[in-house]
Amino acid sequence: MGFFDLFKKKKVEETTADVAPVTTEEQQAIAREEEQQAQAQAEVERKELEAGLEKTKEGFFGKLKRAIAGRTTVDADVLDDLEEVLITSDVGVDTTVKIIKRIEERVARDKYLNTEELQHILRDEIAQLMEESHRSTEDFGIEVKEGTPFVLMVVGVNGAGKTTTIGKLAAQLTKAGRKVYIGAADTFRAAAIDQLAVWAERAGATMVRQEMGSDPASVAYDTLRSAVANNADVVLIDTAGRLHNKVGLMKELTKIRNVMSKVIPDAPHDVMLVLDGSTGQNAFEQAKQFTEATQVTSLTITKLDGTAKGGVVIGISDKFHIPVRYIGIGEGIDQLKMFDRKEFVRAMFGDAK
Ligand SMILES: Nc1nc2c(ncn2[C@@H]2O[C@H](COP(=O)(O)OP(=O)(O)OP(=O)(O)O)[C@@H](O)[C@H]2O)c(=O)[nH]1
Ligand SMILES: [Mg+2]
Repeated sequence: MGFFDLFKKKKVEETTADVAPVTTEEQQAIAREEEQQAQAQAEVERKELEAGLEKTKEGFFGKLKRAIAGRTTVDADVLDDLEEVLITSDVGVDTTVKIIKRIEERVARDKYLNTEELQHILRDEIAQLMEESHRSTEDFGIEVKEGTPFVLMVVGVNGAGKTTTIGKLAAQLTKAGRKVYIGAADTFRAAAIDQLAVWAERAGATMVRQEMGSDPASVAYDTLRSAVANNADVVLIDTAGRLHNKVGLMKELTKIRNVMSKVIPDAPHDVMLVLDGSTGQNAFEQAKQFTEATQVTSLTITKLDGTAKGGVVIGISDKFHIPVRYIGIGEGIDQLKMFDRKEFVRAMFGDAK
């Protein structure tokens, strides 16, 4: 069930509380309508995801089709070509080797494995490599806690899409009926604060800010204090993307974390690294740097529209054992999607059954 349905359900409950009780038939009609709407919404989501991943699909699936064209059984040549397809789709060497090894094992067991079956196996293996990321689709996948705000700190290099992702996320959460506070802890550029303010307004969220150049940890502290005082449900903390050097980055992020835990002892509840998927192998390098500098608990991979390098999602998720929470498939406010590994693989393989 998507968040739209939940929101709708809450509304139905509210409006029916103090009016005449509805009949069983009416209830059934409501349930049917809700189910139809949920299905229609799921179909829209699927189409949007497919459109956003079109280039990756064309690249990956196109290469795969060419590699297996005219061949019936999976032999050493097919596996060699498959290896090349995975590497050139930015899956990364380590993950590619892992996938090929698993398929070799299947071939050893079933010598006449055909190329159609290969696609099924490949889908399964790829989906299994990635971590499951959402326990529920409620609140756009954020595990809102009753009584204390859920604190999500967003990190990543310049231009990765942190501010945009926070804006999109805030919009989904307010739509789901949640009270959202945003901390402008990227105090490096005045434009960064203004950009975040525009997103906060569009999303209907409250932004806490200080002057440009002020201490990011102090902004984070103020934001949490204010969020607690006003019973906010979710706090999103934007940070600066300068990857000056690892020690500097580590110090800054540690300071922000420590200060936040003074207000809410177990905050931040999630540290989300935002990576620009269109940078391909560079995104692997950034993931390495950030995971060494701080404890990263989730990932968002942006700009998957307009790039054929979507394979990075598979390799990064596998290599760093960190779940992908969201993917960005456009600049629009609703172009952030909850990551679902099965849907992702499905979009990558197109309609192949
Ligand atoms: N096509 C596309 N563009 C995106 C996506 N996410 C972000 N962008 C664009 O990427 C650019 C940089 O995004 P920001 O959100 O400003 O990046 P940032 O990480 O906050 O950057 P700094 O504040 O400089 O550290 C903007 O032009 C965004 O519109 C996406 O999923 N798809
Ligand atoms: Mg920014």
